[in-house]
Amino acid sequence: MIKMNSLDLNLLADSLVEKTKRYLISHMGKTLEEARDEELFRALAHMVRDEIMLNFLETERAIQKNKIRRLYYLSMEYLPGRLFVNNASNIAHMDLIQLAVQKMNRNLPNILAKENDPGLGSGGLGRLAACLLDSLATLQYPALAYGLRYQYGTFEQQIRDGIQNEAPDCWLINENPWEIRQDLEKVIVKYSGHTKTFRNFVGDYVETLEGNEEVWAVPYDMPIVGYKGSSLALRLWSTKESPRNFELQRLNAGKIDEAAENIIISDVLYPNELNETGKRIRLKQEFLLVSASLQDIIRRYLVMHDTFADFADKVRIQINDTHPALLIPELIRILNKDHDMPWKVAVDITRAVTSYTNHTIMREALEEWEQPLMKTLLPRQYKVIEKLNHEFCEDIRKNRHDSHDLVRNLSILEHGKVRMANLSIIGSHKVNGVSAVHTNLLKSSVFKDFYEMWPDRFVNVTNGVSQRFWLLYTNPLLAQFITDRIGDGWIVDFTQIKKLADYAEDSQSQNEFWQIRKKNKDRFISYLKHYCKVKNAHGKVVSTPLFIDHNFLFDAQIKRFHEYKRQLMDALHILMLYNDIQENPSGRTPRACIFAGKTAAGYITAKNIIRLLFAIGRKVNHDPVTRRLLQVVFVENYNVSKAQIIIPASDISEQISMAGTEASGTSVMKFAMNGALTVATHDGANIELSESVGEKWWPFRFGLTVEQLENAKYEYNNPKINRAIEMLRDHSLAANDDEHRAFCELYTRLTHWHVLTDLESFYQTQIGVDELFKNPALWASYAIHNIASTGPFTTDNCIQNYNQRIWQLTP
Ligand code: 26W
Repeated sequence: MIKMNSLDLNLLADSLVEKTKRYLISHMGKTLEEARDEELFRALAHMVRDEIMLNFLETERAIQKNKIRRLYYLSMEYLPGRLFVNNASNIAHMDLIQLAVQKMNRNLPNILAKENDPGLGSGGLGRLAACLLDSLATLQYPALAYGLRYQYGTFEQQIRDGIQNEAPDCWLINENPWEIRQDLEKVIVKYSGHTKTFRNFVGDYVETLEGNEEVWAVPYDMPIVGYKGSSLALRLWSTKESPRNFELQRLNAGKIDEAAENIIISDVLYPNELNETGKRIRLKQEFLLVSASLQDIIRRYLVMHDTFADFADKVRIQINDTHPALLIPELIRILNKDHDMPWKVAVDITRAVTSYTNHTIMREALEEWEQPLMKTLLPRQYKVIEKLNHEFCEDIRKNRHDSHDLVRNLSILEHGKVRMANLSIIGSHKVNGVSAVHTNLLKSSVFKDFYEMWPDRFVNVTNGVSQRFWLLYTNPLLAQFITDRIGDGWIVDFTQIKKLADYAEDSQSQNEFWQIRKKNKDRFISYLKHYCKVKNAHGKVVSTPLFIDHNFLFDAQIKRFHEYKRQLMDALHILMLYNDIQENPSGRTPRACIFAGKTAAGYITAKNIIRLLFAIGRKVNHDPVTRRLLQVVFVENYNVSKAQIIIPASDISEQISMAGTEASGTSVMKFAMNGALTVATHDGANIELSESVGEKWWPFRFGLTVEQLENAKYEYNNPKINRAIEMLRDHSLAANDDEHRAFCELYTRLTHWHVLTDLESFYQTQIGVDELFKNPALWASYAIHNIASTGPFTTDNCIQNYNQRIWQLTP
């Protein structure tokens, strides 16, 4: 951590107190005494921002001046989490802030807790984007990121009687102190209308648009501050504050909603992470991100270049999944029509600058838009897609005799749909999966025909996480433990973490490890006691005392609820444990099973799994026989900040998805970095982490591999399992008919995702967990070896791999 000498620190703290007081009066009309924690938070955030901006502008100027190749990262989702500690620490101002707040006689943790957690994402994809930006900034790569400034982030999860309800997430109710509105750089985005064909300078047929809608996209910049202060911009587009977006004529025609439609385009992050095709606004959102960002990219390029001759060399664009894939037809169109570039050249340049990351093989998550919707909303882009696809299919027909099936499989336009993954692959020079097994699955199944046609186009870049965000700032006690032993080089060079293995067998280190873990558990327990209350249908708190203490084994599964992630299998294991304890409570390891996660509003089965967990908690947590040995905890409204409280307190990380379903998983890396041991299936990044840790220190692997699962099924021959699943329909858990119906629905889903096939070995593995936990010294040595093996799983390494295999930028 960067230090200052005490004398200057004191002086600086005094002037910071003065500056803050002045800001409170001039911007909030409050004296320090009157200011609430929320207002003091915003005032202090502005103080930090002022320090950040100097470097922010310098970086921008430097990149412009040096005409270097630049990366533009486009994503519909970002989950940056709370930024105050990250930003203030990265510019070495945290001690100063601490001293200043002390001088103000205020409580810093209470002030920091007032920061909103920008929920501009729904899960792994959004948080990965945030970790990647942290590494791009820290490694000082010339980059800029684009997204949407949703008025309402991912919904707020309110659970009443075990049922998830979705409430709007008004994260902008108070100003966001980290953003700067750049009104003068607003751009117009066009929708609908009809095309008029004419020829460009080189004779290609190109289209103009008439009778279209025009929407203003206004940019808001958030500086992403890297370690030691280098920064990059996250530019978020908004249609909200642009009154011109109001279609008066439509209003006069009485079409209220259509009139206001263009103002609300950037309003809501679409909650449904899996199949929301057809959502008109979602398509408008994706094109708003693409069109506004492309206009901005080309404006920045033309500041330093008169022709497009260097465009293919100076620009690199990464699309985060298919959501920004419309970038491909839009860039071709702009180069071909607005800059009179021959069609073929426009296509080649677009392909040369674009690369696509795939994050899932789930059929329902592969975006396919209705052709009529895209034809109406984006007529010119649709025409470009038609022409691009026609040439591509013609090409196949010319070179391949057995082209029929191939064309049907690879064509962008098929069955009335626009297949965005096919468009992304055809329009990119590189396509990557996010873990080795996932990329191999893309090559061997989902995109097999594309891979056989263009083997060099497919590369793997396994995910990572930011050790600065998820270890240094999330678990400062453990970070100090590490720095005390191996120095602080690991903060920017995570390969050095492997040196920690030398302390795994050191008893002093093992004891200190446990002291830290216990402190983090106590912090989580006090959080649970203050903020985590079980509420009934009327929102009234019903929960009674919490029987958990820091001697419990903390077993966490925190992630989006989806059947392939198999929270249901974890729930069934708890029922088996409950029955076991009822039979014989002696010699048991007390276990707290911690769950957190949201699910899409329309995903009934996943909602029923959440409901089941609450019903199990209701039964187990208060049962006199089991309550001191087994507790079920559900942390409501899971987000980045909640993960930062749960992960440092966890002994076990559940990564139990069915083999071949989790593209990568990133919480597995966050937990391991914080010293949790992983109960893991052979899936996603679990595999690469287990290889890095080594068989010896990765004892809790279980379940069948993709190949083994092919002809495997549960024979209903395990009495413990049969008894547990019977509880789903024998009314022993349901408090009413509605719950009974929900749990019976889950009974019908037991044959899906091999929940029962892997449950036996899951149960056996958990017995091994209980046994090892009885030997704290040995457990600590396992944990320290696991931490020491997470070196490759930093986004710093990820970015180096992206740069080597795809971008070739110069830091
Ligand atoms: C169209 C709606 C939609 C929105 C988001 C479909 C799919 C998504 C994401 C791709 C879902 C997602 O977050 N995938 C997760 O991405 C992580 C980062 O690469 C991986 O670690 C997870 O395995 C993957 O499920």
